[in-house]
Amino acid sequence: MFSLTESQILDFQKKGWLGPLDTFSLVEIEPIKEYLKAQGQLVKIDGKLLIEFDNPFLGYKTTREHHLSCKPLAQLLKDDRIVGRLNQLGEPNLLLWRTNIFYKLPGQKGINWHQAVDYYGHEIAEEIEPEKKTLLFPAHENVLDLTIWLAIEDSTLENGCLYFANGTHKQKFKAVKVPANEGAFSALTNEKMSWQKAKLYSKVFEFNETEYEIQAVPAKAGQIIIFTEKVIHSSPPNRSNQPRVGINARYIRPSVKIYPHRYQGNYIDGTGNNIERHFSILVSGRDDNQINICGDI
Ligand SMILES: O=C(O)CCC(=O)C(=O)O
Repeated sequence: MFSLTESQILDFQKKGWLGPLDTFSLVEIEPIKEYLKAQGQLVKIDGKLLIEFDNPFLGYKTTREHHLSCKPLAQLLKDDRIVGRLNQLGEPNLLLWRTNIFYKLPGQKGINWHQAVDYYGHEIAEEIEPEKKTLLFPAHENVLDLTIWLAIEDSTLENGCLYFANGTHKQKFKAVKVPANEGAFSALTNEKMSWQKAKLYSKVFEFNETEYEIQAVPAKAGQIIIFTEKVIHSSPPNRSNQPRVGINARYIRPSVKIYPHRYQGNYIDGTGNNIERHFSILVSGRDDNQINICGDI
């Protein structure tokens, strides 16, 4: 039941995403809901209501890497119901390196069209020195960073589920630099949140949605959506009176160097997060490269 069928794999290759896929029960999701409730605090910044999360492992507020603080979350993200399917999509050796909470409050605006790969300092319109990149992909390998988006609450058309532009994973879209408060994510996070103080600018993408087939992908709590690093996606405002909650997790090959700048003693990443304590988790196969700091919780 948890393996992908041939036609699902073909669909993924054609569209750049797949889902929603039944994966976890509500009972398995419950500890994560409790964790989010315990760590989340509403804040008002420039008149805008936002939610911040304490990350006890990292020791500061961020939406990122809560799998390093929340064992039940790490356990789900290492589970074969996710990892086995990612393996079927072509990669036996995988490191879980990043998670991010996407908690869209009632009334909160949406996230604009974007391509995830552009946020790692790779093939990026803005100039970035190799040692400041988030990920350094080996030149001889195709870029791969598979994402799963796990619905923690039901994600619906009304509360702002994910939308995908089918087939856009086959090309790179140009990113254009804009002031931080106009970036693709500016409605959900805020450049003035504690971990983003240094952020002066952000980006939007030169992408015309009328040129592609657009598909909305509602997901029930416990279901996942899998997508590639390049497929263009977005999510509209939350027009309901309940939060729309999802957590994404990203998986790469062990041959990709994660936060190369940490090896020069620079622990602040491109979004202002201190990554000194960050480590990745080998979730399947082998790590023959041993170039990243890995561990387990
Ligand atoms: O949750 C959302 O609305 C956006 C998620 C997203 O952009 C991502 O997972 O890359």
